[in-house]
Amino acid sequence: MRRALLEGDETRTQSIARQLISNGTSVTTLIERVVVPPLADIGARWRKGELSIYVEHRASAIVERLLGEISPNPRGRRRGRAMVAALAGDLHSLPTTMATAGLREDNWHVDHLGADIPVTELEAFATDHDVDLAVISATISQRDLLEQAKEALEGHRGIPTLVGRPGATLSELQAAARHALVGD
Ligand code: B12
Repeated sequence: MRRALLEGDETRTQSIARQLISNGTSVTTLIERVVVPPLADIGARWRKGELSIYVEHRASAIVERLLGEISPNPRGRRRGRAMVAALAGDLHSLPTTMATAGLREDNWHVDHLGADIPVTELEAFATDHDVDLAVISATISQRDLLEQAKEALEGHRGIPTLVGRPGATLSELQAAARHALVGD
């Protein structure tokens, strides 16, 4: 997968993913073990100036499309309704797509609001819809804004709000989401 993403070989990335899924690999595992490490590596090498920006942009676009195609839709009753977003100023939408896939696979109804969302929009969405859980994917450092979002959603509206961080796993997210719903 690393080589395919570096070379921009979309057909290969898709066939690797499809083969793993047809062999029983979950979408969560595929993201955590197969997709995230090459992306992190591409980011690190881009930072060191070893890779052109286009390599990273091309790999991200391929992953975005791949995750769209393998979006899980399991059978069974949904645990609840979660909204997923990254806050205004954070343009990293891929972690929100990954969180969405992980929660959908764990039987959540997910409203995927994407990246660069102002806190006021999250509040408006939560007011207009019966949201049980707010999930914020955080990739860049936005401590004050994250606290503001948590206060607005959890503090004022009583909606449990989970905040991610780079390196946090989807399994962690799934466990925290279940825990937040049970409320213990
Ligand atoms: C792709 C990418 C971009 C793309 C994003 C495209 C897109 N559609 O998302 C673009 C080009 C927009 C971009 C822009 C920038 N980027 Co960038 N980017 C990346 C890259 C390569 C991958 C990001 C990604 O997809 N991460 C997902 C995976 C790989 O990582 P992860 O966060 O561990 O993912 C897991 C968690 O997020 C978890 N999760 C998600 N939500 C939640 C919620 C909860 C509650 C939990 C528990 C878990 C959870 O799920 C994921 C899967 O397990 C990273 C490299 C990296 N290490 O991440 C750099 C990186 C994040 N970017 C970086 C930088 C510096 C930038 C720019 C400032 C560059 C610039 N000079 O313009 C801008 C910032 C723009 C902005 N204002 O946001 C740095 C950040 C450094 C820092 N600590 O601040 C990184 C780390 C690269 C590096 N090594 O330097 N970037």
